[in-house]
Amino acid sequence: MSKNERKNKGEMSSRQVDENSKNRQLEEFREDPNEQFLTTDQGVRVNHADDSLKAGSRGPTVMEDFLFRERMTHFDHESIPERVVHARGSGAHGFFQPYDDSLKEYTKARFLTNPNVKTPLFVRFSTVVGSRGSADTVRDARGFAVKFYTEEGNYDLVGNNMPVFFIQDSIKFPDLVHAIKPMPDNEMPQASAAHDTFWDFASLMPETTHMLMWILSDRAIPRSFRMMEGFGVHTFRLINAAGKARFVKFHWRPLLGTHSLVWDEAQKLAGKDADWLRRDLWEAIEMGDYPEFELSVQIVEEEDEFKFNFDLLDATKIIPEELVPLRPVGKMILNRNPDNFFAETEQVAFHPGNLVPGIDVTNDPLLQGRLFSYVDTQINRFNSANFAEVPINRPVVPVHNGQGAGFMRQTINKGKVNYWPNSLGGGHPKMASEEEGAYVHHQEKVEGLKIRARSESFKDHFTQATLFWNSMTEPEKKHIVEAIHFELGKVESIAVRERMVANFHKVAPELAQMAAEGLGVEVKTELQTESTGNFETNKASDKIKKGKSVKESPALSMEIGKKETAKSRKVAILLEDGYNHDEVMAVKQALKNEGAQAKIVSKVFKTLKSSSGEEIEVDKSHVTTASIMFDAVYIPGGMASVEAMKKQGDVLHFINEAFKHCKTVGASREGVELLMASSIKGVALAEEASGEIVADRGVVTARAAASLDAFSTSFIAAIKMHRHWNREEKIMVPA
Ligand code: HDE
Repeated sequence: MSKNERKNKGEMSSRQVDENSKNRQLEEFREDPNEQFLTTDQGVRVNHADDSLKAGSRGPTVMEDFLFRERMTHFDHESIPERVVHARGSGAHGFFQPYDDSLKEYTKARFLTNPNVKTPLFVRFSTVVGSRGSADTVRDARGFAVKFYTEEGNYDLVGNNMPVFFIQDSIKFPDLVHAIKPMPDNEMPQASAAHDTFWDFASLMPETTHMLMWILSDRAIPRSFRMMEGFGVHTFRLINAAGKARFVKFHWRPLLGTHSLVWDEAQKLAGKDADWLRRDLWEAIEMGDYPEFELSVQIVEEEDEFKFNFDLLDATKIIPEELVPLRPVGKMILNRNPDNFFAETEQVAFHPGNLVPGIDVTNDPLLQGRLFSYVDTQINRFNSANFAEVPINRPVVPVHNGQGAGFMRQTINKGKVNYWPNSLGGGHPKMASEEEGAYVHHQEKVEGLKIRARSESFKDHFTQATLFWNSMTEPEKKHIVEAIHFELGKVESIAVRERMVANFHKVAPELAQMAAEGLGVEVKTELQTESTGNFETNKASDKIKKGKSVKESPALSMEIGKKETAKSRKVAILLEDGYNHDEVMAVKQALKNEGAQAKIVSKVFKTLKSSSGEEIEVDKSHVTTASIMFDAVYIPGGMASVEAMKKQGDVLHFINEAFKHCKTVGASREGVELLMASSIKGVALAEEASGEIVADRGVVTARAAASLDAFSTSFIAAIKMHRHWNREEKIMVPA
């Protein structure tokens, strides 16, 4: 074996990574502030940092004050441009591990096929439209970007929580973002599509219609980053060791199930806890409730490319799961919060072109444009081409790229050779062969006219929007209509409202009708896509492509696919002095056994005394919390506690609001009296002296004669349903 062969072999084996390799790599950059002296940037110890150096204690500050200058100059430069989209995000470290090696048949990517390797990764979840300081719970798509630090280099899967996108060609991205961002004259509204410019653009661009259905659905207001799906959106390619390519779509599915907020709740949370999703992710990881997501793929053979009634290269289309099933690959676990928001979550730089051998792109015109935009935007954010050297962005394998200059270069390259080919450096760094792990682009025959045009196969803008609508349950449809009433109700231009309603008519006449009813406009079908300044490209074609399709896709409904678990759900126990201790402890323990969390909520922070003398600490006072921060509420007995709460508007509002948001409400013994004093309506409650547990549309009640265990079981079963949409009377509840 020659010296160089040995060197290369050594390097290949040093490419082995494990779950902790990124953590170890970051270790050398982490600074522990404990027991250290304050120093200047140059490491000189400081003895006084509260006063600037002055000519006399009441005199002017002197130029010589290097400590003042250093601290102020650094502060003045302590921000970088926020991301032009996805500015607000939350990050977490974790790892990915495949279940087995069965994907080897389809890809040579080792991190997807070696079940013995836990590949470290960093995830950043985000909203799209709002600025860095905007609220988490706004109606928007959510970014779902994963950087895998693989043994073959970094791979980024930069996806969203919705499987389609607004536009088909990335050249429209600046227009889309200009339209959806706050208006250019007054910078309003923040983090919201509900304004004239967005809906003007959307109504003139019928290709947005499918994505609009997702944006108007509950998917746009996730309950938690831990409870939303992720999608690669585009069709990518998997390439196996023999060089055979197949089309692939990537899916992430949360093990806790996919769940959402309700719109009223989302709006209130934006004020009461603008960090709702960020806090939820952070706290779950701190408590060891590690978020888990399953990675799945949909694989399509190249020869089947044209067999569907849509074009695989069109990012406004899904491949229905009923046509191509999901194939589970492995699991991602997020198990560590970042140490420093700026250094990690803000500085992480994703790029859909960060690919490893075995994964390649397709000619999707939306993806092609992204391949340019991400690096370009990082250079704007970092003001440097060396952003890949920032610790969070560094691969865990050696980098030898011959690029040794530019702002903020970190690596100190040795020697005289930074070019290739060379003989002075012994021919190093040299090219690798495919067998040695080189990335080799998939060969694809491409022929055609150089032409600025949209393929005819992209012009069916409504069939899949209709598929989405048809696949929703009744409550989900109702939420979409309510979202339209809100979004378009904020639009002042009647012409824009009418044009949008006309587009909805193409999705489903009943949708247009229901939308129009709340907006004070008529359904004018002749307006369909006939808009001012609309070029041929944007028009929908009436010719629907022939091919495989489905009329309904149950997989699109969150309600149908909901996962019945109480794990990590938050339950408020409303108490005052004189509560019944046995009831609280029994229900609390039962919730704990299911992985749910119970918090004691009372008027003020104090130690409460039970009717039999036991004590319990209050976790949250009514001023610091609200029903919107819980998934369910429980009112135990104890006459004095219940009587005191009957007189508190905050408590009654808490119960009314939880009921209105279709959450599980439980009450035992005298607690039932409190429900009777609230405004909840139309549900059956347990009768006094009855031993029955009554569970009616998520309101679970039991009187003194009933068993507490049976009550807990029934209460938890209701919590597992997440929401009880069938409460018609909620409309009468003031909350
Ligand atoms: Fe992005 N997108 N995008 N995007 N995108 C950015 O890159 C862009 C698109 C997505 O947490 C930017 O670093 C274009 C689809 C995520 O740091 C920018 C187009 C999908 C994130 C950019 C799209 C995404 C971004 C802004 C149309 C789902 C946040 C800051 C062709 C598959 C990543 C940055 C993070 C961020 C461009 C459309 C996902 C400007 C041109 C489709 C999750 O480069």
